Amino acid sequence: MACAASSVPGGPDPGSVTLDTQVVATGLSNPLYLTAPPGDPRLFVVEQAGRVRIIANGALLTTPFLDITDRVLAGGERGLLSVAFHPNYATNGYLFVDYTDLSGDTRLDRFRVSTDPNVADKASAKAILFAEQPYANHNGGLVLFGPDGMLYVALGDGGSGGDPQGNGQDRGVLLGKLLRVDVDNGDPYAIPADNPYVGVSGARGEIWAYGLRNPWRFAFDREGGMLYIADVGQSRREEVNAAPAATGGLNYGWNVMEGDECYGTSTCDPSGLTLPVLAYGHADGCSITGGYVYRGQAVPALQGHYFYSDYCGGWLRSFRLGGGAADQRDWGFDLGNVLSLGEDSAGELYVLSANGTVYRLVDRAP
Ligand SMILES: [Ca+2]
Ligand SMILES: [Ca+2]
Repeated sequence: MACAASSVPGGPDPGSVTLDTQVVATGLSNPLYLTAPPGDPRLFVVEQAGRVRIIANGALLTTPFLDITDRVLAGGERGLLSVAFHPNYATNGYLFVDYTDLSGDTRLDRFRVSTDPNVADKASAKAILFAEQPYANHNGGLVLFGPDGMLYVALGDGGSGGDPQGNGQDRGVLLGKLLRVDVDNGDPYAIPADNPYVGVSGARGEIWAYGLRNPWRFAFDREGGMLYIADVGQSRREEVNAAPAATGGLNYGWNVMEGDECYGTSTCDPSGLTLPVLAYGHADGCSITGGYVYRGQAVPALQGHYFYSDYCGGWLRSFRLGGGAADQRDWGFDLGNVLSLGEDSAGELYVLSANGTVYRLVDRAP
């Protein structure tokens, strides 16, 4: 399908830029994430049940790269939620997976590739991080290396509704946070000395940012030094945040605020909170699926634009930073229930739908 952009009210004329979606693979089972090791042309797709699949030279390989379905409790918001390849994967072969275990608790484990580059060594498993989950939902689940070489881990508020345990604002717990750990030092990791709450009484040193409800995807812009966090709303507002990646200790507001509104009250005190650069209501969707700042070559005119979607909306939208969320566009697609976006090693973007299809964003041929 090919679609020209329509202008969102307040945005400029999108002009002649057009986008198309190209089917890369079909038949995947709940594809939740797509990534690749640095410089590696293969695509690694996470299936919710507990498999990592490889797409190589345009073909979906039959044998999974990793199959930990026997360790994973999957369904609803649970499952194998992401994989991250170490920046030095080409030499050390390390990959990190985030999943809910058979008890429904969050685990971050490290594996190593085997002598076959298309198969991970399941026996190499090493536990890195554990977080008990009080409820089935809001498990966060993205693990990602930042431009600083640190490993960032997103955890939701633990679940239920309204954050009944108050985890989002509690800096003494890992839930409702973005964590930052050093997996190249310590065992199983070291806490970076420049994390914002190192040495602060009652706070966990792993915390980089807090006040998150269920960050369903965050991303570092490959250029420009910004960190984008999409946080799923309770029942009214979905949000995208953007802040300098080097600034720790930001409070993204949950459960004082839901998106750009006070949560549960008509008034609240937003001082000290980092408010979203963009929010939308449930007339437009139900659960944000955050994406990436485009830095690929297929559609040069869209470099620097952040792309995102929504589980119910099925659309693909974008904006770029510039005095807020500038140049907002709706690309007009209907991609079904969008589970995640993905980015390959060259910076090209992908959309993963619950219909089992992986789409690549390309320029519409003239
Ligand atoms: Ca949970
Ligand atoms: Ca927020």
